[in-house]
Amino acid sequence: MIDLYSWAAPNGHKVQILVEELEIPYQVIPINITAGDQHADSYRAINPNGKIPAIVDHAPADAGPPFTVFETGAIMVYLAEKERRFLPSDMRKRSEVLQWLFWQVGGIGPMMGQAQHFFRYAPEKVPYAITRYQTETKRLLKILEDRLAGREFICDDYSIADMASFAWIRIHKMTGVSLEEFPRVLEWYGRVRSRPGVGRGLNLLRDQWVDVTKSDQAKFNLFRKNC
Ligand SMILES: N[C@@H](CCC(=O)N[C@@H](CS)C(=O)NCC(=O)O)C(=O)O
Repeated sequence: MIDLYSWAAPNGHKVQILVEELEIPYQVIPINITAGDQHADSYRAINPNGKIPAIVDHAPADAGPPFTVFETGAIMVYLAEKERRFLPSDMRKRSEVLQWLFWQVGGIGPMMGQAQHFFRYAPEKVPYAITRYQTETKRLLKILEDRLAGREFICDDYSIADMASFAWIRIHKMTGVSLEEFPRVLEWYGRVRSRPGVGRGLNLLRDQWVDVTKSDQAKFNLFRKNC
């Protein structure tokens, strides 16, 4: 059994989609990041970075004590390796999936996160910051557009790289960036979105979603608490 500490947000969705695609036993434990649950000492003991998601595996492969994993890239590799799905074992294919997974973790995730922040949440409109992160988001979408030429999925077979990028590209409207200029990305997006496991992953915790733009308390817990 996996304990999945999560919230309805792109990084949470990445792992929510994966556990649903894997159809493994898990329970989701909501960490309400708009209420500040991520800052509690009890949660920091699980994720020292104070962000969602994190997992605790109560049946790790070495049959040892429960094992905790934080950081979405590490969680996705851990679960995919354990279940031997969505991450090929062939050296070259595996490396390609990892390259695109880390491209998401270090690139499109943080850039879209900042684009969303300055476009949607920042108390002042800072045109330089909005343009900077939207431009970088578009540059990364063009990289994905080119990669998808002749491919249904990022590394041919559907993998954790697709799940990870999908969860972030899903929020494109909240960054003020349209997918219309990226027709292959748009088609790929539809292919991923239509998978039943993806639908189920997105539905977890959906009823608890909070519109951060409408809550000063949420903005404080997300953006000010650590200042
Ligand atoms: N690098 C981390 C990022 C996790 C992350 O930023 N999670 C966001 C939700 S999408 C969060 O917990 N935000 C709460 C906060 O910043 O206080 C990962 O990939 O796991």
